[in-house]
Amino acid sequence: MATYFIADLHLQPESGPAGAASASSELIQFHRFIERCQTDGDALYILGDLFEVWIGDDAGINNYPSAIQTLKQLELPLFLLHGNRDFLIGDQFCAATGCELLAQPTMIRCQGSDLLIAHGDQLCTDDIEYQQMRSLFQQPQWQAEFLAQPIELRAQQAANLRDQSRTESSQKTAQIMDVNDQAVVELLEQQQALTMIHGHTHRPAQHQHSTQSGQATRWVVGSWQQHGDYVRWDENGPALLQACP
Ligand SMILES: [Mn+2]
Repeated sequence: MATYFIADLHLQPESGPAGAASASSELIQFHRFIERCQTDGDALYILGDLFEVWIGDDAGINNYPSAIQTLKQLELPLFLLHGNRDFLIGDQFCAATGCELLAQPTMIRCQGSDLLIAHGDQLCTDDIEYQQMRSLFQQPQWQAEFLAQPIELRAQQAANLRDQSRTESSQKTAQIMDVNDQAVVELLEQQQALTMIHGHTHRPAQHQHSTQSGQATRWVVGSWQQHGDYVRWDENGPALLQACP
């Protein structure tokens, strides 16, 4: 049996002007991957940014019917962490898909080992502007006020934020937008973890870090969009793989 980890699928809304054409091939690929998990998986963990945009369960469930149906069909324990695009995923989504929302970060047991999982954006501490926005969006009051607005208004605000983020990202160096090594070590030590998997940076790799508790390994899941990157962990340990190499 194997445990599967994916992140950063950034699925586009399935109807409407924003990327409906590209949505179908993404969804076929996603559907095939879920079928594959079903054959030998014992659990699937989605480490954030499953969706490109999620402005609340009331809107999102209608925007992504096929993706939700696919997840609902999976007869495995399904866990989800919020990403920075879909941090408003809530109870209605969980009820519709049968998934369990986990806190960020979370220690789990995987194939007999302790494993720390996170989306990973909290580790990008060199990007100060980003972290300021992140802490605003994490505030319950900001979220409650945002969700109280009509769907059209929320959609417009989310589009504006994505435009702003795209402009800002294009002016930042790759290093600023990657994780900060010190932040990684601090988190590993705080959680007493020697193995970690996260996403967000879209840079699939295996990294080593020296911590107070010993040598730690950090796996980064790549983004789904190019090759369907995922991590599969069986009795031989974790491996970075591609659904469509
Ligand atoms: Mn992200």
